[in-house]
Formats: sequence, structure tokens, C-alpha cells
Amino acid sequence: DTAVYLKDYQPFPYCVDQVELTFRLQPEATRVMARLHLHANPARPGVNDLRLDGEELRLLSVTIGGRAIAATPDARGLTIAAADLPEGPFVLETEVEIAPARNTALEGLYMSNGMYCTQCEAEGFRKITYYPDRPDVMARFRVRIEGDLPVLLSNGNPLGAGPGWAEWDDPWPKPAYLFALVAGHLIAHSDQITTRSGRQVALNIWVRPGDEDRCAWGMESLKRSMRWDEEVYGREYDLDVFNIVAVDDFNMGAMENKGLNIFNSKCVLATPETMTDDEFARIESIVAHEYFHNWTGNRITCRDWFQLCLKEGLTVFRDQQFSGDLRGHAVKRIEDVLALRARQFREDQGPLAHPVRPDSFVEINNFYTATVYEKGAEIIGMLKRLVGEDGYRRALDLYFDRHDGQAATIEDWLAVFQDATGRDLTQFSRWYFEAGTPRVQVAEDWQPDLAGGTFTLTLRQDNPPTPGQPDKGAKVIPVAVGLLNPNGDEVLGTTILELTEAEQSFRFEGLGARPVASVLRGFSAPVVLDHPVSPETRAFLLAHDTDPFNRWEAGRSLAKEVLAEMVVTGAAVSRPWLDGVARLATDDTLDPAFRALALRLPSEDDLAATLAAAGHVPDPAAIHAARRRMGDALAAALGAELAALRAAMTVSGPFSAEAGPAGRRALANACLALQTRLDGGEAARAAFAAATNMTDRLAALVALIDIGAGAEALAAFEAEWKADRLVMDKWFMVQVVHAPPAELAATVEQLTARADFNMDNPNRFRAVFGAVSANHAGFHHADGAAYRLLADWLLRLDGRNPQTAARMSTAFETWRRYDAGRQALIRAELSRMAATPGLSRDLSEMTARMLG
Ligand code: BAL
Ligand code: ZN
Repeated sequence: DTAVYLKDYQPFPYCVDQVELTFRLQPEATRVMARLHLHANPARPGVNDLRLDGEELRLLSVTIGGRAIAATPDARGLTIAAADLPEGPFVLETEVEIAPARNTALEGLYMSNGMYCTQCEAEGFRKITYYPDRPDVMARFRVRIEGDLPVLLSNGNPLGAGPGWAEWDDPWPKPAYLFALVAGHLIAHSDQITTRSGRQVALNIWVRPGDEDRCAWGMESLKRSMRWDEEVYGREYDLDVFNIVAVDDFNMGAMENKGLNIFNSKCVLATPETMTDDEFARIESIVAHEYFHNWTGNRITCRDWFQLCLKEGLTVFRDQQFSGDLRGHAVKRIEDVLALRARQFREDQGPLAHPVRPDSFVEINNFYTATVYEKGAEIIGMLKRLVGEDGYRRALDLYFDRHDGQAATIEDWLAVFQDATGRDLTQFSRWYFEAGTPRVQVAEDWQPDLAGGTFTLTLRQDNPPTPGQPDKGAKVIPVAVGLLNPNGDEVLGTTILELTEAEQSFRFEGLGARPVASVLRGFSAPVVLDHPVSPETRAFLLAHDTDPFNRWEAGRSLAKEVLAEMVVTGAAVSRPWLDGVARLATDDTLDPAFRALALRLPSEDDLAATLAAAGHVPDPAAIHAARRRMGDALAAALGAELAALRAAMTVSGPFSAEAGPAGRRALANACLALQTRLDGGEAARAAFAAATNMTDRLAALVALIDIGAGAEALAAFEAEWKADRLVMDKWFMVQVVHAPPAELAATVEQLTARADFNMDNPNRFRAVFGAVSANHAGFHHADGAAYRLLADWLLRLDGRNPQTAARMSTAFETWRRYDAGRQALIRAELSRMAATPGLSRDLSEMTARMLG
């Protein structure tokens, strides 16, 4: 399979004004009739054949203007010779047959528990009918569904319905990737909203009977999102109905199809008994994300898939702003940076590194990555910091005015910022086109003098080579800095230093005494900061920094330095870190959610990356052991405070998933995990029995598994929840993540042998195999058993669901960090996968890139 290149882009030679689709639903033989109203595209003059994409379709007929055309499809589509096309506008009709019941790839039209549903992004529509399946072809869709099912849904507004049929009309032109169809025995949880201009919108969350009591939170999140987008971005909803459907078998989290969002049921269904606080927060942000796509993605879409970050980076940025507004910006920022480092930095530092806007791909499904999404959002955060609130608002207004109804590019996006603010973004654009995480080194200088002293910060940036990009120029890096005096008072409030050269110095005068610098406040740029300061200075910032992100970051940096020292030299846990964290955890003036984050230790994977970057070969077993010692020491340092803190964090009254009570539970449960290290599980067993919500129940279960005392609680949990797929996913997952390293492979073998391990359900597959690599010491156990097991299962899955198999193969992306023995073991597995006959395009591309 060959790559597609951005530089080869050409407009499609034909425009589709209108599409009329008729579906006659049958599990094994669904008929799809398509009428395409076409005319030549003036942007692409000349004599052009009409090439339609189409895969796995049984073509029954093609006509143009009612006349049959002899056209023979190939494996990827259908070409109609220019000679067969009339001059002027024409109507092309096709009829095809497809088999949704046999579609295990979950792309195109497929079935999940007796319900029909679709997933078309990025290139799934071509598995439904012959069509120019590319985002710059935008058309109005009218859809008729015929099927013996009570609920028949598509995009847009309802036109009419009767027994066994329904018709839908979407007035907004859209690319095929936003098409959706759902049909099944579904029940709606309904509500309504009036938009600020007075449009009445019916809101529905459609679920399988029995799940209707799990929709309230999703609905509340939807209404908040709709209000927020009106208030903050001035964007209003534009149809009479907004439908969400929950489906159990889904490759992604959710999909923003116009007026008919389809959600992985894990990302929308929630009750306090079945979902944790983190899951509630995630549902809130995903519902918002999909809703926000209505403007950033649907009304303004991408010209081609290289521009994916245009909609994804911006929509992630918007959902992060929304969650921050609702839940508190400090805690949200810390959580987002933790996720960015765990997924995007990891990707950027390995063989899969790619620019936020890549310039080639083999399989676009492989580019729905942390880089495109999360680094894409970080770039927008930097832009906003550089042009200010007002400039950002003016640029976004201009973006919506200028590009509404269009398929746009990153150049268009940058141009609105240039035009609205007058700022030249030529150098800034490197963030989009160059991969890799810049490293910023900070050096301090202090010169006492009569004027009160001069403090100089010298910043140096390095842009490391990445695959295909050996040399990179300097980037524009906004570095937010604050200065504190030795009493902890701020002598310079947060100020943005613009680093635009390889090295630059910034001077601060008249300070009186040498200040303590707080650098990269709020994580103002997605870089690795190398600011060598003493443990005492870190402890000072942990106690005094006025920027909450950097306050947390001081503790985190200190923890990583201490942990690295413990691994490399066998040192003891350091006192400044223990004291600093203990003081913060017990400081009642601070937000409990923030204190819970301060108690969280760096992950083993993060530490392995840090050690590798410092030139060490990480030893997974040593890292695991050191991290356990660190947790034990923290537990001992807090001792009796743990029970007192938990008691102080008790939440009374009816359950609420809002940030306040969730933060109190987070701190209480962080304490419970530590307490369990000291009391043999006594407190956790009591907490497990007493829990009235999933957050507390799962936290107690994990605390017990973590000390090897989980068997009884696991059995009770299973007995209670065995009929609930979403809850049982958690049961599978925690056993794998927290298995003792030497027992990981055996645990997985035992779980996958169960009748309720269904590899065709991506949630269940991810619950087990996503957890395999999350168990760092187990995955990298020197016997290689987990590597082999994961490769075996990825190969097995690849034949049925290549997209999910390829996505999960990223577990191997860090392989070059480790010792020669582990490298040889992983290379052998990657090579074995790559050499497997019939391997999907998805997994072949991933293994080839990882092998480099
Ligand atoms: N567009 C794919 C799912 C999402 O990012 O919302
Ligand atoms: Zn998205």
C-alpha cells in the first residue's frame, strides 16, 4: 500500500449538490440506493473521469440520467469515464448491497447487539456506497430508511416517518464522514432547550431498554455545553433536534455526526453506582467535545485529512476550556498535562513521532493521535497566550465568519490570526509542521548591584530530530515566568517571555534580593523544561509558588528526581519531598482535588522516559520496586494523618459528580491507598463494603489488589456486576493493571479464556490489552511473555478489527528505550507481526514505522 501526500492535493473535479440515500435494512443484505446530483467543479477545469470511492460493496447497478452505464469496480472504487458523462449537471444513481451483520471492523454500517449503526470518519462511508469520500466534497443529504425496527435515525431534521420507514433531511452541506444512520429497539431520554435566538431544540439520548436511567448526566452535560458555546464563543445550535445514541461496540470514544452523535456507551452512560468520578468528568468533556464539533468540524470542516488537527486540536482546546470553567482551571490543567506527557510526549519521543499536521500517511485511521489532538490543542493555547484574550476572540470570530460552510486548512486558520491581530505567524507555524518535543534549558544569573541587583534568565531551545525531520529551526515558545522573593511573595507576576531564537536572555532589574524563578507557569508551552535547581528550591516552590500548576510541578519534579536517584543509586526517599508533599496534603486551605494530585506518584512509564532522556537504560523491575518504596515511605510519613484526612473528606448527602465532592473523594481515596500499605487492608475492606458509589468501591478494590489482598473483593464485585458490560470492563482492567509483574501474562491468559471475554467488543479488548502495557513492569518483564501475548492478540484482532489492533500496537512504541535483551524481544514481535501474510494496511503501517 502506498502513501498519500499532502503536496498532491487537488480539488475534486465534481461537486455534489445533493445526495438522496435509501436504505433497505437487512442484516446480511442491506440495499443502498444513492442518487448523487453532480456538476463539474470550476476549481478543477479540464476533462476528468469521475472516480468514486467504494470498498466491500456488491454493485448492482449504475445509471446516469436514467441510462445504465457499464462500469466495473476495482477493490478501491469505481471509475466512470469522462466520455460517459453528460455536459452540465447530471444525476448518478447506484445500487449496492452490503452485509452489516458481518462487519466486525466497526467502520461503515455495522450491527451491535441487534442495532444498526455507522462510523464513517475518516473513510468509512465508502463501505456504504460509491461516493467521493473526502472531506472537501460537501453536500446536502436526504435519507430514507426502511427497516422493521421502531427507531430509525439519520442526520438533520425529521421529514416524516411511518411504520417501517423514516425520512431525514439535513439542510447543512456536509462531507460524507459526518453521515450517520442508527436503527434499533431504542428508548429516548428526552429533554429540550431553547437557543438564545429562540430556536426550540429537542434533545434525545437513545439507549437500549434498561439503560434509560443512565442518561441524566450526559443530558446535563449536553445542555451545559450548548449554553457554554453560546456564551463563550457566540455559537448557537442550528437544527431542530440533537440526537445522541449510545452503542456498545465502538472503536472510538464518540463521533460528531451532524445532529446525530454516536457514542461509545462507556462515554455517555453513567450512574453513581456504575461509573467513577473520573468517568463522569470524562463523559462531560466528551459530550462537550462532540457538541462543540458542530461548529469546529462540521460547519467548518477540513479540506483533507492532513488538516485533521484543524478540527480536533481546536475542539480539544474548547472542551478543555469548558471543563476548566466548570471544574477549576488549576486541577484541569494538571490533569491535561499529565495526559499530554503520558501519551503525546511519549509518542513524540519515539518512532511514531509526526507533525501535528503530517504530510503523508498510508492509513489515516493511524493519525487520530495524541499529537494531532492534544498537541494540536496545546498549539492553540500558545496562540491564545501570544495574541491575548481579545486577539483570540477576534481571530475566532473572523474564522467563523470567513470559513462557515467551507473545508479549510491550517494556512486558513493561521491567516485569520494574522489578519485579526496583525501578528506574523510564519515562525510560529513550525509547531504545526515539525514533530518533536522541544527541550528548553534555563540558566540563572544574579548580579547584586547598587540598583537592587540584576537577575538574568537565559533560555536555550533544542528541537530534537524525529523520523524524516533531522534538522529543525527555532520555534516561538511562550515561556510564562513569575518571580518570588525569599519570603514567598511574588515580586514579578506571571509574564510571558517569547523565546524565538536558539538562545535568549531576559533581564529583571531592581529586585532587591535574588528571586526564586517559577518558569513555564501553567505549562505555557508543550516542552520539556530543564531547569536545574536544588531540592530546597523545589521544596520552596512546592510550599510557596503562587501559580498552582507550578506549585504542583515543583513537587512532581522533585518526586521524579528523588525516584530517579533511588533507582540509579539505591538512595533512600528524600526528606524534603516527603515533608513537602505531606504538608501540602494536609493543608486545609487548598482544594482537595489539588492535594490528591500532589499525592500521586510519577508513573513508572514516565520515570522510564525520564531516565532514558538522561542517558540511562531504564530497568522496569528496579523502577517498580523504587516506586513501591516511595509509596510506602509516603504512607509511613503521613501515618495516622491518613485516617484523619479521610474522615475529614467524608462527603454527605446525595451523590453529586461535580468537582467539589469528587475532589474530596479523590483525596480520601488517595489516602486510603496509602493507608492500605500500612494496615494490611483493614480500612480498604471496610471501605469496599460500605461504598455507595463506584468511585469509592473501585478505589477500595484497587487498594486491596495492590497489596495482593483483592481476591475476596474481586469475587464480590463480579457477583454483583457480572451482567453489566461497562462495569465488568473495570473488573477486567484493574486485575491486569495491578497484577504482580511476574503474574501478568498468566492473569491475562486466565481472563481471556473466560466466556465473557469478547474480542469483538473494543471496550473489553482494551480493558485487558490496554491494561497490559499500563502495567509497565509486567509488560516489560524480562521473560518477554507479555510482549508475545500482546502481539498474538493484536494479530488475532487485526483480521477482524484492524483499526483497534493498529491503535493498540502503540504499546510497543517505546521499545528503543530499553536494554538490548528487551529490544531484541520486542523487535522480534514487531517483525513477526509485520511479516504476517494478510496483515491490514493499518497494522502494517504501524509496525513498519515502529521498526523504522
Ligand atoms: N472525530 C472523531 C471523534 C472525535 O474526535 O470527536
Ligand atoms: Zn474530535
